[in-house]
Amino acid sequence: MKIYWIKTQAPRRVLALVKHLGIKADFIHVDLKAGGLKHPDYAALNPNCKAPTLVDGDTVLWESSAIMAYLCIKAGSDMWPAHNPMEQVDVLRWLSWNDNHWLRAVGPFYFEHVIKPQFHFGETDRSQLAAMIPTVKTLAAVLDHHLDGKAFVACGRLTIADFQLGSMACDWQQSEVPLEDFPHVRRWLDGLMRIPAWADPWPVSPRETPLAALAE
Ligand SMILES: N[C@@H](CCC(=O)N[C@@H](CS)C(=O)NCC(=O)O)C(=O)O
Repeated sequence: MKIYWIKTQAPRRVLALVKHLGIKADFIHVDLKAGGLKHPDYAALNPNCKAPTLVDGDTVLWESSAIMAYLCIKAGSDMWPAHNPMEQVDVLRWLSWNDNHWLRAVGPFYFEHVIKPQFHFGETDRSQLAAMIPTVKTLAAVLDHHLDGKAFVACGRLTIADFQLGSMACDWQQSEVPLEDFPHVRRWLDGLMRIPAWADPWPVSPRETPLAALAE
């Protein structure tokens, strides 16, 4: 099994899950700055030219939530409740809420404060972020209310929904995401950070892959 990754939050979910479940995989670091995601060999695997991508035999999969579900099925983990339709509904609700609402609100903060400095994409620009604070707070209030008295987002246990929602928000202080007033969200994020694979999901010594070797 191969996982193509860059050091950003969508791959983080997949890398953390692989480590958490003890799945054996080859981790192939794609050089974003060198255009690796747009190389024809990579685009043939993932026409979105985004990371992560999983290749497992004949299975080629993109979208981190789908990859996580696949990995759970493969490892027999109920972090994706493959055998419980009502639990699937619960997880799906939060995966959708993340992709349609939470990610879109929190993502720009993460991009300005983490991605730009990390990849040298220019100066952090706070000017657009101020207008997004009310939306972030409205959504954070929904999540905070839901997490009151709960350790996890869905199914009463750790699921891929926690990894999906937690990824953009885990750097909330560095990203200046206004979560100070949401104690249950902060407690939940702190709890995720006590999971070793979540706290440190990144493969050791990433092997830079020559562009021509991406599809090997
Ligand atoms: N919905 C996709 C998002 C994939 C995505 O946008 N990945 C980002 C990193 S978090 C990426 O590859 N960015 C590089 C680029 O857009 O050039 C998933 O969850 O896998």
